[in-house]
Amino acid sequence: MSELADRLVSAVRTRTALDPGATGLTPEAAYDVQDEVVSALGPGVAAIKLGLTSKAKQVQMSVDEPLYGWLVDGTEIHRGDPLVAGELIQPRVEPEIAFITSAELGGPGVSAAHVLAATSAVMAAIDVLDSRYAGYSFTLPDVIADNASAARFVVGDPIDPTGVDLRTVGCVFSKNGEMVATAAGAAILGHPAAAVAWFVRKLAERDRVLPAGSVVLAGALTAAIPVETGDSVTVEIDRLGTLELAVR
Ligand code: 0L1
Ligand code: MG
Repeated sequence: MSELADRLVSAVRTRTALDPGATGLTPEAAYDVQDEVVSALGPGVAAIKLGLTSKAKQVQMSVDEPLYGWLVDGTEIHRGDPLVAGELIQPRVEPEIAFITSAELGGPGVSAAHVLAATSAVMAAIDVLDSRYAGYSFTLPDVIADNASAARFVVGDPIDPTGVDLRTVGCVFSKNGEMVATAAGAAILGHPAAAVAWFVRKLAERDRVLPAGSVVLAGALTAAIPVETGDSVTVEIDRLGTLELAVR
């Protein structure tokens, strides 16, 4: 395993942040490190997460292109269960829309229309981030290597997407009963399915495909917010329902 992968895996296991400092990797080399991190932490994968797919997130993290990561087995929080803050270093949460695919998707020509045709359900979701770099201070390759800050996730009931315009669904994101942000689905690369299509095209660059039955979190609708023990967050997405997550 490369030294950086080893340090990132150990940061996850010991819940200790690494000092920030640009790794100097190219994005391609950073995905190689990510593969090593995921093999060590998984290797099974429960879901895929896309990140930095909204302008809000790109501005928040000072980067200008999306990325992807893998939510390994054991990272799913089942509905009604809490997020245990002490298991993580510096958790943040954000509202997302997740897809369940019904057919394999692959190749450099995949579009949002192809993704929608291969989608059996969509769900409200909460992505729980945990950067292994102190203070979420990183470059794009650094955070790619850190598996897109993947930590935990929770999804709502699967909804048939037929007749749901994911561009215009509204989201209300609240913390401790106070609304903190609102957004429409179009905040995610113009259409959440466009983000999934971006991911499939990115996978094709590494000669990979997205298998049928995959769960993909399409990226945040709003900026992420920090949480700590005692907090509770609520994500309400038009047509997709409401998800709550308590932090203990
Ligand atoms: O889910 C995400 O948008 C992850 C992107 C990585 C940056 C971050 O940790 O916020
Ligand atoms: Mg996210």
